[in-house]
Amino acid sequence: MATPLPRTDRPARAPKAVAAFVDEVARLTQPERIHWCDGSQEEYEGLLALMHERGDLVTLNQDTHPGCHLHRSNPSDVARVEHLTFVCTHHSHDAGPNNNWMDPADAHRLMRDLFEGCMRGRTLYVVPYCMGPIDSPYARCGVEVTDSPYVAANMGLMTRMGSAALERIGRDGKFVKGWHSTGELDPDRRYIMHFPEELTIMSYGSGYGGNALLGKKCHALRIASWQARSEGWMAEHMMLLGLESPQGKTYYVAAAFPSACGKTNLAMLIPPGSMPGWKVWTLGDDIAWLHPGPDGRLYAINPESGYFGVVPGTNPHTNRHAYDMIRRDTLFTNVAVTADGQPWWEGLEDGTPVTDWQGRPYDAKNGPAAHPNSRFTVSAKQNPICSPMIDAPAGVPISAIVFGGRRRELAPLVYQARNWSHGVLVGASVASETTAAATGKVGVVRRDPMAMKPFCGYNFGDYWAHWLAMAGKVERLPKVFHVNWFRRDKDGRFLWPGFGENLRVLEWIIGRCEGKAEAVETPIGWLPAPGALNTKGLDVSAATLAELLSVDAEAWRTEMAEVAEYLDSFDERTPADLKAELADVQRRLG
Ligand code: OXD
Ligand code: MN
Repeated sequence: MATPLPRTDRPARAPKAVAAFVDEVARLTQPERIHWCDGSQEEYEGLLALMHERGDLVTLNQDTHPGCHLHRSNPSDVARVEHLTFVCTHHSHDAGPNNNWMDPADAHRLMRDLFEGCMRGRTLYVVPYCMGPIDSPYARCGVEVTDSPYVAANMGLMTRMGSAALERIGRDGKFVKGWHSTGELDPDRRYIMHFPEELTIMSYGSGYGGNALLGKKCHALRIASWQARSEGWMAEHMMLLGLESPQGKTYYVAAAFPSACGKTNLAMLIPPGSMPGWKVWTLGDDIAWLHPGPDGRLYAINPESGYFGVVPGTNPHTNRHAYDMIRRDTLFTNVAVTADGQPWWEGLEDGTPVTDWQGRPYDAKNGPAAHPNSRFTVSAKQNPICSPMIDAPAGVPISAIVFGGRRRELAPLVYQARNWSHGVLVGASVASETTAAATGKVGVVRRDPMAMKPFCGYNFGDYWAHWLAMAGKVERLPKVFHVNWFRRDKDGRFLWPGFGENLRVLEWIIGRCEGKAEAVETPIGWLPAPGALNTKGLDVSAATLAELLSVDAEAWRTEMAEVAEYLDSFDERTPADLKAELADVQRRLG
């Protein structure tokens, strides 16, 4: 006889396919009860209260930080686990050398064994969510089932979660199925599996955002990149901002930087005092979905509705808006705490930590007080410069796409690709120093094409071909640029002040899009002509600026040889046109 299903508050109007999915999960995992999330404020508060009761959440000082709470992870579960993340396609070469691959049948067997009975004594939360504005034709929905109230609460901030999403699923008739259980939080029983051909994700053994909030990296990047290729759009690891000029015209820019390389800070940039009249509007800080629009331009939406940002380093000077935004109604993960219960992290100029991120009395001998990948989760609506276009169903037209990485040498402050296909090469060549956002060594330079190395749900060779093919779908493509805020001198000091001053680079980029800003041609692309970058009020010497804008042909020849080897590692899937672009740059370098 089939095991009876547990007590459930399933809404009468739940689409049949969703009910069937939830029943299937419940039969295997055996939860004690099932809660269908409606996305209400009462529900969010109930989830927090439950976590308090279980000892999973610490209330922070409610006078200084109303509505703020702290969750401490299991110390083995503080970042994305790329080595345990798989793309399971029928043919291994469809996942490509850029992904770990497992045969779907083997992966299902492995995951079913892990999920079997794993929710006994637990509540299964059904989290219907919509990635993108509820009424947008570009949005896509999913249902995550999870046994973690922390995940359910975070999904409430990060996505349009609850009844409206469930209704949309009923209209769409299609959704991504996400299975999630924290399991035993055992690193030896932890897997993040993607089945793009089945629009299914199965994640077990981790509660960390990038592994467990399935709407984010798993759906909005890995599964969506797969869907986007077959449907003719793009799912990218990009922040999105609107830049309003002193003349009142707003330009939209999308920028792809690897994890923890400053996308959130750029998206919330505060113009320096010497550039009056400029305004920045944030649309997104991590993911953009780009679609050919009806007027021949490329349009973008941010599929998320909140930020899951890196905390350390946030202060009124680096990011005033983020600092203000996270003083209320924020879920912190793995920060330290002061004697009077305020959250604390490295780089926060005030306060003294007394308890570290693991809940121990703070002792510098144990390392940083806050985990280097400690995070805040907050609704995007709390950002004082949140763009009024964030809910626009049609998205915003993109003028420029900017790639960047963390490189202490080589890449100049900014350069422009000659055209779209050269831009695809620039994106495919992105390399960056690794950060604490993923487990593994920090500070090692690795190739991270389009900042998608951990997130592209299929073979990079096919992905570059898809990028190139956008030229046939979008008449007025954005201009493509590359920036590097992280160049250092021989003593290891940053050459460029970064943060608000990055607006000078954005101004040049917009000027190029308007056909106004001056540039000089170099073998790697167009660089600002002498005097073309606005340096009024900037405290950077002419010599430093010259170094920031220099192109060392010898070093670039070595770089391009490495890029060639990298592109070749994707065999016949690497598009010939991309190799031709590379050969062209090599020819120009001599
Ligand atoms: C993130 C990441 O959390 O890229 O955004 O790891
Ligand atoms: Mn990211």
